[in-house]
Amino acid sequence: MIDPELINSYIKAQPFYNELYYFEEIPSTNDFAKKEECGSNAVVLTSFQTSGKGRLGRKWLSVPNENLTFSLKLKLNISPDLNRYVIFFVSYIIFDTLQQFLKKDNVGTAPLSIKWPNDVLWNSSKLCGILTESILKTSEYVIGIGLNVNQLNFGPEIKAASISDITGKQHDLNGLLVQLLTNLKNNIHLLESQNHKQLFNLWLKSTNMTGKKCSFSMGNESLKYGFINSLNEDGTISIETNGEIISYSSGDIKLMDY
Ligand code: BT5
Repeated sequence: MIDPELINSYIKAQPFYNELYYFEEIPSTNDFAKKEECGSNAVVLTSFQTSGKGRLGRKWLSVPNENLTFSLKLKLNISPDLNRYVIFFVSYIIFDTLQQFLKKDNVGTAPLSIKWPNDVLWNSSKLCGILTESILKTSEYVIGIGLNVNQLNFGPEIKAASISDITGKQHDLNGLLVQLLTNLKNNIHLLESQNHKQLFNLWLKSTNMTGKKCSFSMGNESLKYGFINSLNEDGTISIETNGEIISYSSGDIKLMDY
């Protein structure tokens, strides 16, 4: 169970996050964070999202009280044309926090990896999805994070896993949330410094996609098959099909030889 008082006392005790907005139930934490009534550098947290969003109108499904569903509304010192580094940063920090979390739990070798463009996987199942949106008017970013923690059954339609699936135990949502918020705050220099190459390299090292066979659909194109040639610092993915390498900036990839 989320303990909003505990999270609030964490927020109040440090200067990076200004405010906690907690809702027992809300349609979407990202949608709330985008509203004017939500202040800057806020954490928007809920125990149950009734209309959680993925990319391109897709749904994020999460049962009440079992998982982390929250958004950060941040004013970041990064120019809007570099926003691909925001997703590199957030996915890398989540990946790294989960590695540390699992190491403490003696599950040090759990095969976690980052999947382009916005997922953290355990084996080939999705553990975490990230939805980044920008508010142009105020130059703020809304970073929505859905992390499966204790849920064990996701139904047959989605290939999902939770931390409980990895460890065989139930976990305290509050401790993990505080760890994530702390690692994001303590490492913000990776994003805000001019040394983006370092951030990109950390992100790239945490992926496991290059050379893999995949199926992919980009935009309205039909499903195709190919090999992942490279993940690129400009945020694109290059895929080789029929001897031709094409780079894409968005889309869906399924890895086939996991
Ligand atoms: C994402 O989109 O993965 C971004 C998900 C972001 C969710 C957070 S929760 C807090 C914040 N508020 C929101 O309203 N959203 C954010 P995408 O890459 O489009 O993946 C969506 C797809 O993931 C769905 O179509 C399902 O196939 C699958 N999916 C849905 N729920 C899932 C879950 N709990 N675990 C794993 N996969 C899931």
